[in-house]
Amino acid sequence: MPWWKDSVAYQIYPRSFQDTNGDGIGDLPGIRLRLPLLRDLGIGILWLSPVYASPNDDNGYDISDYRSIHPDFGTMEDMRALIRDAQSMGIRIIMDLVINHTSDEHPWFQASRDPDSPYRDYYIWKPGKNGGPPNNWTGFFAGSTWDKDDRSGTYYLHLFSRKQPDLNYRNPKVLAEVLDIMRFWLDMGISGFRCDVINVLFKSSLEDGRKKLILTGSEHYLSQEGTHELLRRMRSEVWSRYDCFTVGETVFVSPKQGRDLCDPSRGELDMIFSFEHMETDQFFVKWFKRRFRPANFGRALAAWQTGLAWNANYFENHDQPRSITRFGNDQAYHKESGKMLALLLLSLRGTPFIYQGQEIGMTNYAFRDIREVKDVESLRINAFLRAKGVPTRIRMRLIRTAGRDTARTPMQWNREKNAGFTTGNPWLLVNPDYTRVNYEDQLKDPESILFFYRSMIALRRSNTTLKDGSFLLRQAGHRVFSFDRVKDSEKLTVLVNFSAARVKAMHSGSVMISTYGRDIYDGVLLPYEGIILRNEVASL
Ligand code: ISL
Ligand code: CA
Repeated sequence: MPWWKDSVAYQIYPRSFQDTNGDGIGDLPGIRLRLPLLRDLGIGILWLSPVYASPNDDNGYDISDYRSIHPDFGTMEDMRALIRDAQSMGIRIIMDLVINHTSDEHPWFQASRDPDSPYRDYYIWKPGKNGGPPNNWTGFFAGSTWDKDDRSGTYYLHLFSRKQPDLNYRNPKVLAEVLDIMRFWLDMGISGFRCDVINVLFKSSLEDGRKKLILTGSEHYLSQEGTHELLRRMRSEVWSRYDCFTVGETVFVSPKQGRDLCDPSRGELDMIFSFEHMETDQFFVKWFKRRFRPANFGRALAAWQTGLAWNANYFENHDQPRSITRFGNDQAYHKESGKMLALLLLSLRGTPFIYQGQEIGMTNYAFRDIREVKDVESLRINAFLRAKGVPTRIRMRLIRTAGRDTARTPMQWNREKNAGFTTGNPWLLVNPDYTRVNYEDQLKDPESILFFYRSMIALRRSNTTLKDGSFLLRQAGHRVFSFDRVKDSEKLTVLVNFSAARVKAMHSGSVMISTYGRDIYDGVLLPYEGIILRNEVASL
């Protein structure tokens, strides 16, 4: 199997990982410093959230120069050194590729503001209609997707913030630029890309959309044939010529669409991040939280496990609240539920992605005041709801449970000031629970969540059934989720308990690993327990 199926991946959000120069912002030397810990964890792939030059309207997802490193993070020399060091530890680096949009401060957009510039058609410009925007589309961060530029009095399209204008993929020059950027980084020694919102690149039309609570107009740009064509060109002209892989972040896709996007015979992506399982505790949109229901979660996971030959698995990233707070119990069963989520993630079929801090069970910080919040999405939603008269108490509650800063608080390394993240003032506050949840304490404790991640990763790397076995759903219940992984004559039954109750779940087999460290299973799962049972079966 190719290395990108055989490895465990780790996502770093560089701003919040490790600061080395006291400016309160994580940096590339900080990542280098911590590489040995990632090697010891068993990581083979490192995904870096954007480290390119950017005015940071959306923390680097608004790029102003694709070929340079943001000075906050270091220099190109630091980047080369990181790639080299990682390589020497058997770790390959993939970069975040944000190509649906650039920053409005990118020289292309600056030039594009002039209607006579050869760069005009790099972006999507349209005159207004009836004194308003050209159509009724609404964007990912609330409000219209159009803003008028004073320079020409014309509107430009932005699906995200107004500082993130969308590129125009009807212009062949845009694709040519993007292919060049990809070659630049692959030639430097990186091993692939995490492709940001990759299924929205091509806009089939700019007509009004059907009115919807969110993303009015999205039927004109979600997973269009034009996007599939672009992906095929990227693969045939660039990706297929390097030893690399791609994982696409794809919004609002069904398993069927997901299958098309990473079907090897079509030659597009290698795997995708889908969202269905992450939306099971939401009512329609993430800002309307509802209770976490393990049965819905399990059913969504199973649908994607069986729907695709191979996929990327994750429970956390820089856009999502912490999984232990969402799907586990971050207080009374912190250790138990943290380990259970580790066991589940690492026994699914597909490439597992761990987000920084997940391996020590970092929790959501309960933001108290809007001044503590930095994320553009939360700030825009807050302003939008305030204008509609929604009271502060409710707005803060939404941000606390669904906001993206919940998982962006700095990495908790030790019990020292600022959790060892920085000697200066951290750009985003450190979760005060760092005296309870931190890396150094867990390194000293063989019973810790961190040690359990190490064992689970080692087990997965040494067991072909966990890596390559087929997936068969057993039960997606209100408390218990269970499935089999089968290869040749080995059958592994994975059982996880999403509750604080002891739950009967009759299964036999020898215990391969349990989050409680026991070696006999008596048919009862302990609170938040995860366990894998092994059986020999007649070979098919
Ligand atoms: O995070 C979300 C909702 O809270 C998603 O809708 C998110 O905006 C979407 O998944 C796209 O995310 C990616 O592109 C964005 C960037 O802000 C995110 O950080 C990135 O992961 C725009 O580049
Ligand atoms: Ca720094």
